[in-house]
Amino acid sequence: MSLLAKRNVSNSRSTAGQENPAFQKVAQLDTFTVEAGLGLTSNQGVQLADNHNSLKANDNGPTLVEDFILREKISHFSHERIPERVVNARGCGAHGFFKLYASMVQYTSAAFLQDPDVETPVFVRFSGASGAQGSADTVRDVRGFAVKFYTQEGNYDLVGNSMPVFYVQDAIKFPDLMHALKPEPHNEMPQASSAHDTFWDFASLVPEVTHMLMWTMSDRGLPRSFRMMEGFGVHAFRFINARKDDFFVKFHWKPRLGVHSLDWDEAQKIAGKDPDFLRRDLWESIEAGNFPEWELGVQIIDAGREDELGFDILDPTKLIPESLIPVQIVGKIVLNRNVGNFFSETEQVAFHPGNLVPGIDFSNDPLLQGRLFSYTDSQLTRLGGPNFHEIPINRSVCPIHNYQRGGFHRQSINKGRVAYEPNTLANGIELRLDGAVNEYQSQSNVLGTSKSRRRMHSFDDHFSQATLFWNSQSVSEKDHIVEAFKFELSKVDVPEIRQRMVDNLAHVDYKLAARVASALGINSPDSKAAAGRIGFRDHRIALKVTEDAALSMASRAGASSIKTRKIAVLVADGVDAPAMRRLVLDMTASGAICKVIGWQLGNVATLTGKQLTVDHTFSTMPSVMFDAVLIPGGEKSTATLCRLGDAVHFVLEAYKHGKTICALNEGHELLVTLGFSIEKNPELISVPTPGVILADARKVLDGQVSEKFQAAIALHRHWNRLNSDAVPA
Ligand code: HDE
Repeated sequence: MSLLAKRNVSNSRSTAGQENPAFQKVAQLDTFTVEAGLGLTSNQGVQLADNHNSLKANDNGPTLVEDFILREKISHFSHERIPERVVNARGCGAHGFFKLYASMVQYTSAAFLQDPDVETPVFVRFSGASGAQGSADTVRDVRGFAVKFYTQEGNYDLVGNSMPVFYVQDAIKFPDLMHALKPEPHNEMPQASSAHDTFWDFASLVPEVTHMLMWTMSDRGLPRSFRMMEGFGVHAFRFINARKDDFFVKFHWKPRLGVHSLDWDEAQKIAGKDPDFLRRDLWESIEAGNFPEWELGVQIIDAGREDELGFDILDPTKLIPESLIPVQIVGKIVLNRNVGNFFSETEQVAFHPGNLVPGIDFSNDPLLQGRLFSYTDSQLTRLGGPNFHEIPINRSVCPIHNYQRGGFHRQSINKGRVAYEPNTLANGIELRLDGAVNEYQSQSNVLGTSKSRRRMHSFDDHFSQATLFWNSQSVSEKDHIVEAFKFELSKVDVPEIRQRMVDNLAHVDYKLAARVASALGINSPDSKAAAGRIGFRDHRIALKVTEDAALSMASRAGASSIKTRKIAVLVADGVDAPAMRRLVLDMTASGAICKVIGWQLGNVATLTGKQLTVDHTFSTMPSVMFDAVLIPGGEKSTATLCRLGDAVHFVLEAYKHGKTICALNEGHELLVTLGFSIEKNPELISVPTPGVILADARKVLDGQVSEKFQAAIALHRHWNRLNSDAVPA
């Protein structure tokens, strides 16, 4: 009899965890109330009389060893921590669902990709790849984007990243890479950022890293929000349909809110002001009902036609340009529920790129192959034994039948004496369970006969796609990449490492390398010196495209909305409220979140004597926590703000970080140090530099200011501004 036939497939529309009966049973434990007559108990279920005092020999005497309640509680506490993940340690997660747009039956037999009416529960964990659990959210890094689909055929994990390529081509180099990237082993520094000398030493000696470096040095390494970040499966996987036709597939996640990033100075400041910036953003959005969405996209190539790409599809340092093979959007995930307990869910979730379902298979990408045993191996230590699949967040929604038994923390009570197959003792008849209707079948591949420890010659092109990435960036994106190399390499103490790195960059683009070399005050880049080193490979493939718009964030900025964007409204006593209120209403109606910022909490009095509540102060919510600034009019209010260093700094800093600023009437005086003035403005509304709107309050009522303000915020940031380098923020 087939295993599948026995499965209870009644509810395919459930939300992960919530409807999972196993999960519910555990969750109930948290819903006790004293009103319901349930007090605290020990772990053995014994009601506790007192949770405030340990058992002592007299009120002021020593604590007694016989206090089993105290010992149980302290002992549990002492073992609360489990080893953090060796990589991707700092993360946050949420529940949601996946919805297919149209059947993928043509390409794959995976059940969750057949029927657009079925919603598949998912759990998603975002993470920073190299930082420890106590690192900050906004450090420059690639982010993990791991999705667990609780399908009716078992769990499928798509364990991807926020960038479409990876540093190294072969799994055997991964430990070296991570050792170079993590804090230096002798002094465990730097904390909460990637290492300097060790990482760049490695990077300069392993030029296959260069393409990924271009991504991490770009603003992609600094997402504004997980909700505004792309995800990628990175490796080529395989789709297999019912006829056993075979396709290569690359997975993409496209955020509905567009792809946006922070500025490097901003990211560093946020790391101090709010190290939880990204996880807070995700949490608060879901709590507020602004459920983040990403669309699932696939690039599909018939197996056998992959050579037409010109580069090796199995090389994880290569992407498939979207202009060559467009991404087909096939469905979406919506995250609509925060976790109930971080440890139980986000910390204990166990992903594995080897968790596949029928219809999806691996490719021979040597990096992916190396990942396949690592993840289970990691969980065995991290989650304390082989039964981590029984932890509620890891349980499949379909039943599990097998004869695996025992092990630490086993939850299932497998009854009877039969724990083997085939058998006759279970039911009195011969039972063989080695086949099922929709069993997982690995696609049969013809394998070569000789073993080798070599890479394919086609992996010897280390630079062509790094050049493609560079060529596809806008002017300001290129400036940011140069700045990032300058910053990171300036932190490197050993001059030879800087020079080696710059020599390598000459193979990406000479101008890029020369700009970095000049910023570092070192010799001009020497591409020949790089080419002379062991391990250097520049067997460049002539790419079919020289630029690809999808690689630039700037090329897509115009399409975004202002939904969930944060606007700071700067006030003091005497603020002119009516025009401000109208703008706040208009922005809120478009989905933005406006917060009133003042010198202190409490109220300020408006020009007409009404009270306006201050949400936050300048010091607790500085400009880096916002996307845009509104400075209302009011002579007295503006005069007060102009005397407050924090308020002036707020505006200057927002200006430097390219954020939209709208000043009404006298409010423009906060921008006077930047040289902008409303007096020069006969039209009563002007935009003296991108993203700065100066307006007469009378223009607010006819909607013109709202329109301009909204359009400017939707562009995310305005990098091409007057004098921003001169601003001391
Ligand atoms: Fe991972 N990776 N990885 N990785 N990885 C882990 O698994 C590993 C790689 C990725 O939110 C670990 O459970 C090896 C590429 C994400 O829980 C570990 C290699 C990509 C996450 C591990 C790679 C990833 C991990 C740490 C090279 C992008 C976080 C604990 C052969 C496609 C998942 C754990 C979560 C986590 C090993 C390379 C993504 C040690 C050996 C490439 C998103 O097993």
